[in-house]
Amino acid sequence: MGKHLLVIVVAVIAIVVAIVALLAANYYPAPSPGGGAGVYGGDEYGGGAPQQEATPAKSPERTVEIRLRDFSISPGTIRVSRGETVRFVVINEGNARHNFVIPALGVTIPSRGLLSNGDSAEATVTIDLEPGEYEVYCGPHRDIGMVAKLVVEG
Ligand SMILES: [Cu+2]
Repeated sequence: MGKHLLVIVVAVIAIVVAIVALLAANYYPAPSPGGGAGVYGGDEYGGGAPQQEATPAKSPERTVEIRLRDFSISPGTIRVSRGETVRFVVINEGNARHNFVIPALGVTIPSRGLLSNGDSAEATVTIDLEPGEYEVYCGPHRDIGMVAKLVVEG
């Protein structure tokens, strides 16, 4: 009996040490690389816009919902106004894993990884673009036509 108790005590101590180590690792995160402002050309799989999290979030003027399906983006035409601040809420209603990329703004939602079925992610961005049409897409499925149009009105 005493030996069993000792084993349990050792196991509990090991678990506590592991938890403390994990917490410490999270508490002192590795310094993030400096937020270079450019669009990372050709980066379709997330990580396209690490600076978006560092940007002080303005309060959005409105919310735009983007629905990702297999393999389309709804709405196919997204209308925004130049200079406005928009909260994009991206919902994956498909079975494949998707994301939503606005290359003209250097924004990828989610900023890392892809959304699974039923998952959603959001980002608040200022439409700092000239009036015109800009392509937006799902990184993994752009080539099979999972694209939409961002129309910036002046
Ligand atoms: Cu996709």
